[in-house]
Amino acid sequence: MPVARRETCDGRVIAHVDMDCFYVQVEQRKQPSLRGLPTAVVQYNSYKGGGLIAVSYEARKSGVKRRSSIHEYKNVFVFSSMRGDEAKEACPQIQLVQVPVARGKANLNTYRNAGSEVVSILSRKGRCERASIDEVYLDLTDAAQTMLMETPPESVEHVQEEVLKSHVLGLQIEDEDDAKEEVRKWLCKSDASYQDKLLACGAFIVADLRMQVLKETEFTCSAGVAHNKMLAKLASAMNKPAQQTVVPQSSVEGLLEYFPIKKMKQLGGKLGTSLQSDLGVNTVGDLLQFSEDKLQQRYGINTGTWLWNIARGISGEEVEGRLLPKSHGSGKTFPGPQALKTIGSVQHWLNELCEELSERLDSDMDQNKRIAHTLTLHARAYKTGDSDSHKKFPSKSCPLRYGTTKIQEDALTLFLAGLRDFLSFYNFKTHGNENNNWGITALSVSASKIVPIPSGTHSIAKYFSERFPSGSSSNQSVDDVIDEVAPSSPSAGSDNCLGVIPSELQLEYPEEDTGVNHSKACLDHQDLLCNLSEKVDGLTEESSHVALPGNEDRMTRNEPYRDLLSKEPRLAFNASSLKAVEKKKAAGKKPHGNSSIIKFFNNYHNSQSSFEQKNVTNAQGVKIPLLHGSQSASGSNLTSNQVEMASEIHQLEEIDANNSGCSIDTMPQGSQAWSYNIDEIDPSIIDELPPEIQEELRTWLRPRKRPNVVKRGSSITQYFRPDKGR
Ligand code: DCP
Repeated sequence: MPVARRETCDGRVIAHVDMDCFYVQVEQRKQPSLRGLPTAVVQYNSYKGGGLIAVSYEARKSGVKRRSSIHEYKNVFVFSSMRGDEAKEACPQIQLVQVPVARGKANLNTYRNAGSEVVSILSRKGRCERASIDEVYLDLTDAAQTMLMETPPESVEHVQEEVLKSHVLGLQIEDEDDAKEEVRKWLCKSDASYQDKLLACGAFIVADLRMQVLKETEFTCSAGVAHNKMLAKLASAMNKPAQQTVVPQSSVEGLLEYFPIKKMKQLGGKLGTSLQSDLGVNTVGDLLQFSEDKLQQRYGINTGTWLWNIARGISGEEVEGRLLPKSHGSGKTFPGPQALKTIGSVQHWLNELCEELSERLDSDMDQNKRIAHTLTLHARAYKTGDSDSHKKFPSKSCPLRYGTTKIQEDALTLFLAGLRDFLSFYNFKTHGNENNNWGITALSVSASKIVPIPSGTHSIAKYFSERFPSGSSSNQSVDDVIDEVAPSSPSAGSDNCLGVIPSELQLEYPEEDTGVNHSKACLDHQDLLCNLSEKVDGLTEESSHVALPGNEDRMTRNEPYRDLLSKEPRLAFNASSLKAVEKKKAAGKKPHGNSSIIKFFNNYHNSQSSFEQKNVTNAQGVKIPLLHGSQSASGSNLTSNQVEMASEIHQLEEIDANNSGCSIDTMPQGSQAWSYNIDEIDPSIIDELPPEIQEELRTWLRPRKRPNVVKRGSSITQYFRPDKGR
């Protein structure tokens, strides 16, 4: 739920820069013959020509768009992507380019690297926050103040064309032929307010940055310039492509007056719905009629104040200085009939995903001297007969161990722990060949809590030798497996609506209608898994240190484990890990360790030669690696998983009938709306989506806690139990 922050009466100058049809531009740079032609990038699944994920502005003129249709399915709205075949009907000359593929999934490194190039240029002028693969916020306050002091706009003799092409909201322009002259007058007005003068300087700076981006990368972008992030973001989408829009304070009311309330960041979900249905608020302007008191009474103090502020275009949200990603993720969806129904198939894909993740982690460590601490597994599953089942697969996390094999092992262990919980929700008890009708429709692994490796006297090797003291077993697996609390919305902790799945997202899975056929092998796996799961309590719900195992012999004395291992040798290490976790309470603190770290470093250094690397350095001295060559090259550092998301969520789209997820329309007006299907959301990469849709996705993806599961010592009521302390 939204939380009111310290609000400044803004003398800040904030820009939001958004690339134009980004993937298309990247592909057109690769193939210059495509420039100027109607072009679209399609997902790698070629069904019906592949779903469109990016569309050039030339193609948009012929009616080609990402989203092709909206229809109602079981009382919810369902959005479908336009397919390549459909695009060809609308625009026969269209050039369709397939997203690059590696490991059976979209490979987004090219887009990541392209985004990094842009960020390295934009960050030259001020604090820079990479909000998604192709979106950046800039705090240009200092640069604008400096310009105002040293070379104020009115002193500029020749104002660049790009600056004059700015759109200034609220500026009356009678004759379009005079537009540039009117804009020049506004920008260079000597008796303008201090705030407007700062914005005018911002317009000069942003235009200059955009021209630099074009010159150095060949990409065009659009921008909004305003006193805060919220307004800058709304403005950047208003005039595209290759344009910029300035929001003077005096035009804020006019901008927001008719702006649909549900399109506002954080209001796309239940809070926005409540405003509509309970207060009759349909536009941001409608909110103005309510006093702060009234809004606080209805929605709580924080949210009430936050609403009162946004009605007036007030937002104190800071631009975070963040050029490097907060996490790395690799995910894949398996919609419709592609759902994974055996442990073996899950393991296969986890291995692929972990390999990619591991490469990106290695690259991050090499280039940025950063290491990640936490490995998290997200999955989405269905269980026949429960239309809500897709919300119930719990995310799991554990300390991250470097090295592809270890990450693969740990990810599988996390998956098994999650599956155990998922199935136990249904009081699942398997005996014999009972068919449990589960399927996995999305898998992802992510690495988070990324921190710099301590510098100074500590060498990397020393750091690792301390973090992973020698002597621990090389076949150790997961130290701690914990339920991953789904990323909370910015509103967490407040008192209202978000956190509940928006009704428009509550879809049933088509697979449940079609039934599931399990192979014999699959049944064996499930049977064994169930047996295993019954033996492994304590894997979930609590984060505590566990003893590490490495003693398969002890494990195989246990009947269920022996069964499991004999039938599924691939799971041996996982059974070991799970068994170890079972022992955790008895064992108390575990020894940390990773005896293979030296080996890892050897492998790591060897692996670096497989691709060519090129770095760019930004004004803040941050080295931004660009990777070229082999697709096995790890992802870039400035990446945003938005790209990842963007393609992942579109890949593997299956037959429409099986793809009847729904989408959320959260983009501001003037921009092609995002659309995605429930079946296609990769939770690990939400961080890199455009922020306005992160909120809703997070609330939707948050696993529901089982009512009968209580985290010991975790609740305040527990703490204040009457017998406490007696
Ligand atoms: N993307 C995707 N799937 C989506 C939305 C986006 O794969 N549903 C990818 C392709 C886009 C990139 O992310 O090029 C950036 O998304 P934007 O929403 O910013 O859209 P574009 O940059 O393509 O177009 P616009 O000029 O309208 O911003």
